[in-house]
Amino acid sequence: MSEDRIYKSEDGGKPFRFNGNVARVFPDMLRRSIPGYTASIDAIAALARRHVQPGTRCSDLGCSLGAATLAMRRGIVAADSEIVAVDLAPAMVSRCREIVDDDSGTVPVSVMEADIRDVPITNASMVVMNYTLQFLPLESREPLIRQIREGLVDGGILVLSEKVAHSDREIDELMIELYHDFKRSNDYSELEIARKRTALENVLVPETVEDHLCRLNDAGFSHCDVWMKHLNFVSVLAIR
Ligand code: GEK
Repeated sequence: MSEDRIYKSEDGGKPFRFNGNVARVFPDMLRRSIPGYTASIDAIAALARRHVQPGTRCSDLGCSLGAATLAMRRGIVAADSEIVAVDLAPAMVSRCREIVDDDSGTVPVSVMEADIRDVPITNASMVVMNYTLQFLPLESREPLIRQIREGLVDGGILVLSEKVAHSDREIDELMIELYHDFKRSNDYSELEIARKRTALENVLVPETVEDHLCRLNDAGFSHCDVWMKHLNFVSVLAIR
């Protein structure tokens, strides 16, 4: 696995982009930068086993290299289901296609290069947005969540994982400090941490857990709650 040393050389002056350099080191980047990432992937496989219904579709929105797609593929036991994986970044999509082709799973997977806001969701029993909504402009988030709710069949599930902010300022600052400790313990230097933080400003815009749950409830999901929180990263389940 190639090591993420992007912000050793880049100074963070340019906004973060999902380009070829990022795609090359991506698995290492996520493992060292997202507390709870591996647990989110494991849970997606377990939820796919329970929730994917025969003859329905699963969507992985913002699939990157397809880790959540392959987790669903591993977990699915329902017959005649398929997975649609979508990402906007060409470097991610081409590498994701290679990874999916090398995988021995049998559930059909199509990988699309598209904006997740333009891809209709229909007949879905599972939709995953694993750390993707945070990159969308705030005004796009509510319509997309509504579109997902409408595209899910009854009992269908959305897994939404996000970096979050906290409304209590002191807690928010503490979480950010603890998160930087997590990155230090994963061998990122002070300079790398500071440069990446600058590059992500206005690119990754976190909201609070309350904002997310409120939006999901308003969109008409019947049940929703946090199933995992690790520092300032959460994963939420919402059931239609
Ligand atoms: C994982 N889910 O490994 N349309 C499509 N894709 C988008 C859009 C958009 N509008 N905006 C951002 N992306 C993955 C990890 S990474 C999370 C997801 C991270 C894509 C973007 O190109 C990138 O591949 C992905 O969302 C976010 O479980 O890097 O922190």
